[in-house]
Amino acid sequence: MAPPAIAEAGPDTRRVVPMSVMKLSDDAADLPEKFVKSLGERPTIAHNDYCKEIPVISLKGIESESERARIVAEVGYACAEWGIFQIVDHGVPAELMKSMMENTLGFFKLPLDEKVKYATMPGGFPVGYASGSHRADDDILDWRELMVHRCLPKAVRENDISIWPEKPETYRKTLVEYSDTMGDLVTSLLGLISESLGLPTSYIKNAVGGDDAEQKILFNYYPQCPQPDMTLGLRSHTDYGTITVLQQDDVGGLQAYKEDRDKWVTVEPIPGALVINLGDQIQILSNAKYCSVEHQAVVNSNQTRLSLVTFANPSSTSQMGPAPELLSEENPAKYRSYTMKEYLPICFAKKTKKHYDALVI
Ligand SMILES: O=C(O)CCC(=O)C(=O)O
Ligand SMILES: [Fe+2]
Repeated sequence: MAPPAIAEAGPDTRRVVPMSVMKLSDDAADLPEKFVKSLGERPTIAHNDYCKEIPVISLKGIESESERARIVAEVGYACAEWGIFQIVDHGVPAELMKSMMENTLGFFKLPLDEKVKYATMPGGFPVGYASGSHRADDDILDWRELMVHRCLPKAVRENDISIWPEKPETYRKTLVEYSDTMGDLVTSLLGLISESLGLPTSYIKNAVGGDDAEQKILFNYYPQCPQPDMTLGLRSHTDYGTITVLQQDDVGGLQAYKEDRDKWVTVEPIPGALVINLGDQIQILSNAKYCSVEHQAVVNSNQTRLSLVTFANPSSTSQMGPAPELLSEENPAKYRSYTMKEYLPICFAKKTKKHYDALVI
């Protein structure tokens, strides 16, 4: 498959990295004006005030029929009640997780001149390094540096790999292995989610384009912040894709909005665990039985934080919408059908945080 044209869906994404948040963190005594969030957006819960109720699901025994039934039931509950959960015993090698963290940290620690070589292309698809935001049209910035890669389908990765960082030396090799491993994990999770909806195991994987489905991997580096109460590392949003797998270090800062309690909750870092959150496509496919959870990252004044984020997205041509098998007279479609080519411009237009509202019937 030919890689998609680079400019297919992006707004003007190049902020020519006019400043580095890491450098500001070293130099600034006060939070610079352009990071000050409006009162309603500021954090209300601390980065380390953990919610113990967010489900933690062990995938141990996934191959055995009885254990799989338990896992599917737990996944179904977590998707319906939380839209976010953690998994342990997931089979991703600890060594690979550690190595990806070290390589990512190694990249962010490079001098700015070196990182800027990999900055997002002008007007192009949001891939590459950015600081504060990868959008040129943002008035208020986030307290983070980031690096985005297109990793699947493989043809896209092979096309892009020459623009991935050459330092640290093991960066590219590790990211290829990480991408493949996360790809397999996503397939397995989509199987569990399909079954939890009463659909065949391969249903969602097929619906999002099978092997043509897209994967982006994003690394977030959140420097220490002089006034963490007045800003965010990453503004509140939902992920537009299918599901997201997030690996974080032990600092804490990921928060999800629990709508029925009107409350932000902080996800506890558990060594070796991966955080799974549902994206817009699962909410729509499930006809709102499951929720695409709103989430954000808060920062703190003592420690830097890293997160490695794998987005599983449908292929651009997949016909998306509520699964017909789930619909009935009592449960009519809440959303119209569409392709991702249509959906992405809705997301990038930033008219609403809940992009799927644009598809409500
Ligand atoms: O860093 C985090 O904990 C959140 C990252 C995230 O939500 C994202 O990159 O979409
Ligand atoms: Fe996210």
